[in-house]
Amino acid sequence: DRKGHRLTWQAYHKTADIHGYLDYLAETYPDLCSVKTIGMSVQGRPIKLLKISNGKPGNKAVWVDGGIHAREWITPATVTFIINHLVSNFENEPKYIQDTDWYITPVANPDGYEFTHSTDRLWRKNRARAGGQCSGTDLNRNFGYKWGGKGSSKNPCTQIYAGAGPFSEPETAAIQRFIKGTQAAWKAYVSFHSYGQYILYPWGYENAVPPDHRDLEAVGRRAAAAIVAAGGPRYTVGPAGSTLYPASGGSDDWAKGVAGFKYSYTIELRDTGRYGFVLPASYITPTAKEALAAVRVIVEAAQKA
Ligand code: ING
Ligand code: ZN
Repeated sequence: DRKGHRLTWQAYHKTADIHGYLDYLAETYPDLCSVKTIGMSVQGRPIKLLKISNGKPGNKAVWVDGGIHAREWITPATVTFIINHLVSNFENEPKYIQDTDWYITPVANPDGYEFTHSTDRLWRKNRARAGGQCSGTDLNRNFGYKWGGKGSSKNPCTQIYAGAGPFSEPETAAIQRFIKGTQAAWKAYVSFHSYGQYILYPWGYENAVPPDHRDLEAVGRRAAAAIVAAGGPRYTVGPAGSTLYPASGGSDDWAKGVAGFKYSYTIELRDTGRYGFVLPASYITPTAKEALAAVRVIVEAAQKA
């Protein structure tokens, strides 16, 4: 259409429209944006990443993803809202936003996400032929730090099937390969999930915290305060394993435990259960605005890390 892409923030969109929007940005703002396909899903869909960067050599690097879990539709919508805001307002953004290299993957699990549009709205996992009659590996149990421990399962028929081994799935392997293979000053990792309104930090694999947990807690609390200041609701802050439940093989544990990101968070967006995963599209804008407020706080802290 007129704008050269099909995305809005009044409705949920399928992967092709989201990826078309990333391509549009790279074409329209070639000095600021670039797109890369970091891998292919089980069923052969691209996993696309948008890099937003002013190209300065000393920049800190931040990773943001959405859509690791297929049914959590608010997360790709929130991530593309954040992209749109950053790109449209880049010149007016503060230095800590401009001097950041943003690596953003809105749909980390495109097969699962498409399956929730076509067949089963509440599908969570990817679409791997997992074993026996059952499909799907839980991508947030498939990362390679303390893989296969508490809160994950060896049974392919469960929702928390960890896969055949760490990074057995092409979707998680793509993220690992990209992050490990990219020379960048990685400082912050933000993975969006839903629902529950939590700002979670490692560890998820057990009831324990990393040595610098006070920094993670303090920045998490500042992010939650920024959400309230932006007009949003309360988000609960804490270590994933004790605040929610123990879960091994999560992306944020790997980012902190292996990849060396100091500030690693899983943010569980709205709501607290009224609509759950089936959050009406009218909630995209308010939810994404508060998420952006939280990301700003984390990225500002990352600049000083
Ligand atoms: N929740 C996360 C899950 O993967 C989580 C919670 C996050 C656990 C980080 C451990 C580490 O189960 C949702 N809603 O997916
Ligand atoms: Zn999730």
